[in-house]
Amino acid sequence: MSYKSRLRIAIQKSGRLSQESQSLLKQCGMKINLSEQRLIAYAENMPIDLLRVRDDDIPGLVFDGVVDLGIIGENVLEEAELSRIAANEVAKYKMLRRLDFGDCRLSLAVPTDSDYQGVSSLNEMRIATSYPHLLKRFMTQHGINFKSCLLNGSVEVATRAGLADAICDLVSTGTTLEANGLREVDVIYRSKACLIQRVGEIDTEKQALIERLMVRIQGVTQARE
Ligand code: PRT
Ligand code: ZN
Repeated sequence: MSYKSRLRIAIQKSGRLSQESQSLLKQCGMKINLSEQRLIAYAENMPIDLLRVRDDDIPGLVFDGVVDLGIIGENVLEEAELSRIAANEVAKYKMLRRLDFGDCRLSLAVPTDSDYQGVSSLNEMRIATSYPHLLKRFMTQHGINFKSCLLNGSVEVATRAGLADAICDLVSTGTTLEANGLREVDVIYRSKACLIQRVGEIDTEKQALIERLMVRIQGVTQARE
């Protein structure tokens, strides 16, 4: 197989999805040296290259056909897709499967002592989030107007800092919300990690490799259940 026909998979370099993305691929039989801080890691026993990047870059790499596959949180994937659509840009991909890690929810939260009578309580309020498009879609579906406060970090301190009336952030155990005097009031999106493929032409050998990988992932996932 020539260099060009090596399968390229984008995974998060370091963060909440990286360990499990790597171990999934290793359990699929991929021999890979990930000890070095390199952008690209080459599988020793399969024609596969791993591209290790920020999770936020993965949807775009797949949409643009720069990589063949990506492992990404559905929250980041769907936010990126909505953002491209809003900009009239292309955001095409194939969902291959949801994976069994990376579970979290995108939730609305308000200060613990504030009065909340359902999502209409947030009408005309300012909401801090890193997920403006997912939040907008949810609020539009519920006919609620809100003011946005876009923060790419420290969202949980936004109400205490007087930047917003409520927040919309990822929650897993709820400890972070609690520690910041916040109460989770509505789940707007439930997410898991997923495996996606670029659309468009792909050579037969590569497609066959993807299919073999899918069978192995299925086996690994079943064994873990
Ligand atoms: O550096 P890079 O850009 O690649 O990483 P990142 O910092 O943007 O993302 P990272 O590694 O934090 O998360 C990657 C993905 O993991 C997310 O996009 C989700 O799909 C998934 N995930 C699962 C989570 C969580 N669980 C989670 N708990 N992402 C973030 N959190 C945050 C949460 O927002 C809170 O601030 O973790 C904190 C602790 O959560 P609690 O509720 O357990 O206290
Ligand atoms: Zn990120």
